[in-house]
Amino acid sequence: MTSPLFETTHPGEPWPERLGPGAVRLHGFALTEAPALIAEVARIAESAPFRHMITPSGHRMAVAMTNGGALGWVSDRTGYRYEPLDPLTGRPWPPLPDCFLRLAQDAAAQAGFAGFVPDACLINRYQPDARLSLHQDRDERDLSAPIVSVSLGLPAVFLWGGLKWKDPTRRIPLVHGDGLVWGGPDRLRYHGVLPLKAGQHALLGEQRINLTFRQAG
Ligand code: MD3
Ligand code: FE
Repeated sequence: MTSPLFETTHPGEPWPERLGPGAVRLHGFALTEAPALIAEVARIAESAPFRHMITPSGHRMAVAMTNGGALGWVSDRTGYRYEPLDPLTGRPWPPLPDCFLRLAQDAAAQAGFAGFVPDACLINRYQPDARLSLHQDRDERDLSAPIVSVSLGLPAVFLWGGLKWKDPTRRIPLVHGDGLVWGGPDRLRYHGVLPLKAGQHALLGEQRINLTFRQAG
């Protein structure tokens, strides 16, 4: 069988776009699951509320975050790391809902990364003007595992850089339902998100939610 990337697509169906040797965007990938994903995000945020973390340099992040899964990404004055307990509540992070896990594994498989088993889902909430500055994701133990992301709500412009901070960046518009998979030689690229433009989304109102699934431990 040929790679799923080369199967034909049909009207209204998700379609894959290769962005790099290890990076694929799955247009419309999570569209039908979106309402269920949004309901699960709300449930997670009831027990692990969104909060603005503090960076090691003392800045309050513009993006509000929470986590699901055995491990959650946290930042404070002492650094970035994955933690099994939510420092805000002292309790474990809420478990990954089945629909999250299935979606992440399906996306990874479609991009050629079979056997992806995420143990962490970082949930980012952008309100108007919130941005994420250029960074690398390198706090995960095994950098050979990909990262899968799902965009929900308002559109945003993603900045896709190179392996050095100063490398030129490409602007990639991300819309509701898009899936992204990053692995292999693209795993350590610098990336960020431009300030969110105000707007109204039918399911999420004035916000964008991004899920990133990671094999962190
Ligand atoms: C490219 N989130 O949570 S997701 C993050 O839209 C993060 O909230 C952004 O960057 C967001 O760390 C972008 C897409 C993404 C995630 C990880 C990557 C792109 C990536 C790792 C390497 C290269
Ligand atoms: Fe990132």
